[in-house]
Amino acid sequence: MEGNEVCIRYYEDIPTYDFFLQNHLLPNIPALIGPALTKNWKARHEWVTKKENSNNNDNKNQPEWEPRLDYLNEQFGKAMVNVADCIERDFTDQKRSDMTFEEFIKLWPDGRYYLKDWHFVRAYPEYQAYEVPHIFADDWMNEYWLQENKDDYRFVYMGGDGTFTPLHSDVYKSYSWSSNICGIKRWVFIPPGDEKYLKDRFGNLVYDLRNYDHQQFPNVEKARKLIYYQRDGTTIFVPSGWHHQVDNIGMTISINHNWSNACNLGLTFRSLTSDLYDVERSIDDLRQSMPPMEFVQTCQQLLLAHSGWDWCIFVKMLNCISQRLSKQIKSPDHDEAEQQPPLFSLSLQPKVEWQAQQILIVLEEWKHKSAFLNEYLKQEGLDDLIQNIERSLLPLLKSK
Ligand SMILES: O=C(O)CCC(=O)C(=O)O
Ligand SMILES: [Fe+2]
Repeated sequence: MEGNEVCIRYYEDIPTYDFFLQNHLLPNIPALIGPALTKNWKARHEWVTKKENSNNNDNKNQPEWEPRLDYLNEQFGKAMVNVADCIERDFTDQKRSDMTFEEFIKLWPDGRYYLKDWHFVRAYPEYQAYEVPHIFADDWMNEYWLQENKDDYRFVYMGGDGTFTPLHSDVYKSYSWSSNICGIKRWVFIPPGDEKYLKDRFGNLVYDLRNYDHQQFPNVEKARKLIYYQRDGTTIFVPSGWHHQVDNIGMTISINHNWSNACNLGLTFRSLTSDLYDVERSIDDLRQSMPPMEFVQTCQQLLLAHSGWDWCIFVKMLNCISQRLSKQIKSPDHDEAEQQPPLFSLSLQPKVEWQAQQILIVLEEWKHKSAFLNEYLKQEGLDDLIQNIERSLLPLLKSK
């Protein structure tokens, strides 16, 4: 515990879904869950070994487990991975390079290199290193992207002692969950709203909270900070839009997903509209020189490049979820879990009617925001999608 820390709630016993929904997903509050949640994972049994002396090691500042380098190398050595150099900054990120996992393993103990964003399940679909915990399984982003067979937000991270992830908030203001297989992570969380204290007068964000120019960032001390040490085996829930920095202690392996659902839909939607606004402002001088629809199209292309999604992707995701919700309510037991892969066991989610309402609220807000939306979607051949969503969801509201 340090400085102006506010406590993060810790659950030794696994919370029920309903409890987690009411106390963490809806109010958007961080949580830490004890090792019981991950105790049956293959990754926790096969990937790590207990450190010598860890039983009589009273030093709680050191990890209890360490990676089994030979096993990992034998299983995954040939995979290509993306590695960040933690002492070379590249604008708001660290300098990245691609290498084989075998090459990374040799660098790992140095404490300078950090393997990030490894789409592990995509690379090894049969291996089943872990199961998505039930409290995080209602996940629209991965459901949509996997159905489209395009991408996913399911990652493995491996870093040496002293490696870190600079201050940031997650893509699309998604939630994230992160389970430590070994090592300790020191998390600094900034509650939403306080990130304004972490910016300079040009809007640039502090890169490393442990080491920054106090003249350039004079207000950092004013920000509330929640600091937590996440130990081997435990899982942290990172709420939507909370900035955070992560510093690794010891050799760490973690598994994390970015995800979203009806509970943070409003936040993800507002993040998309604010990114779009930034893009529009950045090319405002071109607005007069092109027809309005060409301007809209250019902004969408830039939005896709800058934020990883655009209006079309957002509408397609909502349509995919709406179709599933509609089918779900038509089936007598409200549960299609048996027809879905285990990742998307659908029994644990908010009431379908409430989810439908959240989507419709966002669509309504959106229609009022942009007169060009329908025209743009028509141009992209997607004009019937919004009607389709409304057709599927409105009867759900009436069914209650
Ligand atoms: O573990 C890390 O280094 C970063 C993880 C992170 O930023 C997240 O889970 O959102
Ligand atoms: Fe993050």
